[in-house]
Amino acid sequence: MSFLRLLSFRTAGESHGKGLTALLEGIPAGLALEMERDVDPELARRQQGYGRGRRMQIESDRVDLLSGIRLGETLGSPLSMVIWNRDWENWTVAMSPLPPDPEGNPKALRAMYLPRPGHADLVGVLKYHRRDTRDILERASARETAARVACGAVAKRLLAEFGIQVGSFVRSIGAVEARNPDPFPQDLNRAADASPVRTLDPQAEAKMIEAIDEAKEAGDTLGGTFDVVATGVPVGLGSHVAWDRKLDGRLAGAMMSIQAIKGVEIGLGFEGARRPGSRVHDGILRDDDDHRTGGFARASNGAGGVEGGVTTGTPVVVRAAMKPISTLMKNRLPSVDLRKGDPDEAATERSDVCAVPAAAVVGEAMVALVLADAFLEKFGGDSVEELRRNFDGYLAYLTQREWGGREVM
Ligand code: EPS
Repeated sequence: MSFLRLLSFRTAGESHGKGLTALLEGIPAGLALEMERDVDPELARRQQGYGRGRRMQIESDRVDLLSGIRLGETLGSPLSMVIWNRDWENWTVAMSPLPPDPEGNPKALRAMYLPRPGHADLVGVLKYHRRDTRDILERASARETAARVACGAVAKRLLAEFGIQVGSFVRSIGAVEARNPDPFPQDLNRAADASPVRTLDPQAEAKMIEAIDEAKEAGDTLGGTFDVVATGVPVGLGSHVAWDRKLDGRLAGAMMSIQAIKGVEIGLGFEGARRPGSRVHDGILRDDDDHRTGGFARASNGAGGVEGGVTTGTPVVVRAAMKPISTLMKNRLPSVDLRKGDPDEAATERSDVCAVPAAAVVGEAMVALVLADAFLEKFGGDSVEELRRNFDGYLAYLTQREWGGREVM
């Protein structure tokens, strides 16, 4: 089961294991792609953000490419990418694949028996018949998202070839809401990346930083919301004809699969449910110059670029809500010791206070993968050249569509 139809990707790796692996298949041949130029900078963006923990100072994520590219261009074969964990050298005993040394110090195994509410700790040990929650939390950790971002960066490179850009910004952190500029800046990521909390509102930025400092002081954590925006997307990706081809469903599923995401909206989302239809739907106007929309403009973009499960040609806007990270340093929540069943407080681990700015970068990756998949579905192509021929042919058809002609009645 996947939200992707033609592309496929898998990730593997534990947070403190040797590294993360990503296997991406379905990228056409002939795409100019370099890890250092196209992928590593995206990994660096994911490591940023005010409120991250000490782990991000240890790591300096970059891809070690094993396959799929020759002489700067993709081969159409699977891309295999490894991100080595620098922190592994501190975990070789606790994360060793070998049975533990019976003479060794049991503390060195870093077992954790006090499941944290909100994390996968408890459900994982029950489902997988484990006792040490480390057997679960290592894989459940959002460190896995580094591998997703590597795959998403390749998808972004493919989309950029066809004039499609994917960016994001943070809307809120805790109770602090940003006021967002209208229209958005031309280069969304350049503007958002300039802020340590990736917001477009300088006043909210200061309040967000203050809120993160307060949460840190209190040993607490903060969630928030972010938007992912894709521009240049042509009309016609996705389909209305079958439930699992509808693009909004695919986008929402992919976004919801990100660690700690608890809500997803497209366009106006839940706000649309409060308004009458006349203040939700986007009036249809003519714009003969915009070929990607088929020569139509929209008076607004409440639909977030998707109608009937199909892109309209206006920006695709996907919003997500991230819950606060579940490792609390103080005010620890009730838990139960899995060894004896006694009531206790949840475990603490090194963690982040707030990771919403990083989650937005992960959101970009997931949206890019879904859009690249839908693009390949519409335009096919084993090579970038073939994809381009089909795409150009479609744009020519949209441009040349004539008014008038025979009506049904
Ligand atoms: C993360 C790495 C992890 C966490 C975080 C995400 O590193 P460590 O556990 O060594 O501090 O900082 O994961 C979580 C917050 C979590 O609850 O799993 C990363 O690379 O993004």
